Amino acid sequence: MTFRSPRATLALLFFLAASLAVNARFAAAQAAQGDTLPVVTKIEPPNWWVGLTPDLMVLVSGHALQATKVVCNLPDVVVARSQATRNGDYLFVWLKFGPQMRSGTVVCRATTPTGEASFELPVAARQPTAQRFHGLSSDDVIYLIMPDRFANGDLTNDEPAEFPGSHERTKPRAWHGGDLKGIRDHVSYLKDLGVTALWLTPVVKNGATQDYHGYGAVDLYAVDPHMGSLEDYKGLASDLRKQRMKLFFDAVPNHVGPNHPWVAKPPLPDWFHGSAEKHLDSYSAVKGSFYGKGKAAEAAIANDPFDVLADPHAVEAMTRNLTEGWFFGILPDLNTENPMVAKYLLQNSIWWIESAGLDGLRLDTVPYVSRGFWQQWHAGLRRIYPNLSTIGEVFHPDPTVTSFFVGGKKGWDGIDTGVSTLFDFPLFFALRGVLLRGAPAGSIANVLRQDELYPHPDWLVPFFANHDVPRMISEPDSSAEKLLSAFALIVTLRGIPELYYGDEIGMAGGADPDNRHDFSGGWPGDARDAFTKEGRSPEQERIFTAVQKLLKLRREHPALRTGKLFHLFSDNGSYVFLRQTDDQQLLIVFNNEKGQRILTIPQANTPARKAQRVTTLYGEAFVTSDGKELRITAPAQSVSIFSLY
Ligand SMILES: [Ca+2]
Ligand SMILES: [Ca+2]
Repeated sequence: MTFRSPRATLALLFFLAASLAVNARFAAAQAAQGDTLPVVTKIEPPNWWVGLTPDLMVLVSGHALQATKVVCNLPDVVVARSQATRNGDYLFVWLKFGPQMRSGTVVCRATTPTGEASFELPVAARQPTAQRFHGLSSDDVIYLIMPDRFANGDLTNDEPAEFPGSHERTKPRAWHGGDLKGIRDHVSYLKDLGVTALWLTPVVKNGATQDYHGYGAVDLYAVDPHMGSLEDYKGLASDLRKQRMKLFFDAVPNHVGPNHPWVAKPPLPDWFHGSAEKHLDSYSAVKGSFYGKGKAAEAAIANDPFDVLADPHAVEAMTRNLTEGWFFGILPDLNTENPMVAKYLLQNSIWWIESAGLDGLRLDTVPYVSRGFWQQWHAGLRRIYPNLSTIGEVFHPDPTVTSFFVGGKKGWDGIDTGVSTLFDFPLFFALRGVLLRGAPAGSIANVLRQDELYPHPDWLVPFFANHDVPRMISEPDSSAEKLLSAFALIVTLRGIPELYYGDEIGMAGGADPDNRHDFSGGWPGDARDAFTKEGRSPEQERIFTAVQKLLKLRREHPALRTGKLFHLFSDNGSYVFLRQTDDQQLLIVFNNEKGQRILTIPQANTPARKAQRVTTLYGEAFVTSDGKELRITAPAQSVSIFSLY
């Protein structure tokens, strides 16, 4: 998701294509030659590793590259075949690697009817893998950062020379200057808060003055210069590893940005679904009434219309625009069914994972990409990285729809997507509905009862906010107490919670881009530095301390991370549940009412039947037990956590 902004003009596209940097490795003489002589301007991937894959498809860009022969200088690098496309603007070269291959630089020479061109592919030994590629565990807590809006650690990259006019901190859709260095400078803040894994919105190079969000890629093999360099990204990953923290990359195989050079010059006629001139758009062909969903059922935050994709009875006319349409009618939709596109995208993901030693990927807009692609792509990744995790975005409130896209089971189409787990969007919609819009507290239990649809519900990622929805605290009828209830619930319900940057200090903001303000203190000269206790207002400090305490409780209590969840009580106003392991039993009391709630819950025939003592871990509720009944007094709008013995 996350494409809300109007795009720059086609003129900018041509400007960017023309200014594409020529790799310094290529002989200057080549660039100086005339139009008819073969010229190489770029190779993708730019480098590779020994023993990582048995082969590699290299995409060479340039012109007059109609090679009749391609040879490389190392005996253990064999050119299996090559294919020039688009009158020689591109040359695909398939390399096969032998078992004796060593690190070094592969130099390949392409002979064409008009001359010769060469390109280089550095191949390196892999870094030791022991501390890398771990994937998610139930001990993790994910923190989502938009790098442009978190902290500005390097003022020199705020407006790179090739993007004049892109930096203006007062404009909500311009680049604000945040970068990878800024995140590296605040790892200790994140560690101190208690999060263990960072998901950054895309760091790949984007092409428009409003692409601070990162979802408009123009080069899938480069870090955007506003954010720093590839070395900065690798440095961040390394800093995090030293703190036993993890890094997740935001992968977007569905589309590239409108300014990507491929849009004007696709490497293959069917590289995209359609073309800039003629394409489907991704809007639904099916109205809500199709499944009998009336106006009353519509949530305040609209979901994407994925019902039809999970429906075994749907016809292609109902689904094709979703998987092949251009997102928002604007973002060029990659033809992921083409094996060469699929190979390019798989290699690209491997390149990022291997470059930085990543632990996983967040998968953008999962349902908009064909399920067959996900199956193949995951199989390719897992051959190298068996423990790597992927977290899919399926923006829908219905578990029967979201669970269709998770891996570990086959859908009606016989496909297992391989997606490790999903953001728990149904729980997100339930939490917002309960806390903000008067939905029954029992809506939470109603989502949880459908956990059997997932192979691993304990891996789901509960959350109440991300970069695509208004800040919780700024929604109508919200409050700091509601925000804290939301935090307490995502930390105590099953799964691996995700927090959105700034919510831990109660940052305000409405719909995109108002939900993406700069973190106070991230910029030199900011009036307050909310990264420090001294810089936080009393209210910010109250929220921060509560979130920090909740995350500490989660760290200290295995029951909150891996324990089974049992419902004890649920109705319109309250939800009471247990988390327990063999030797630990925790009671969580959520009261959503505007007044105090008194509940008496019989212990017989529940896992709490043996409990006789209660101690408070968090919150202001009061609970006693006589071994027969739990007597609960819960304050208005609150979550409290207890240990039962
Ligand atoms: Ca900067
Ligand atoms: Ca698509």
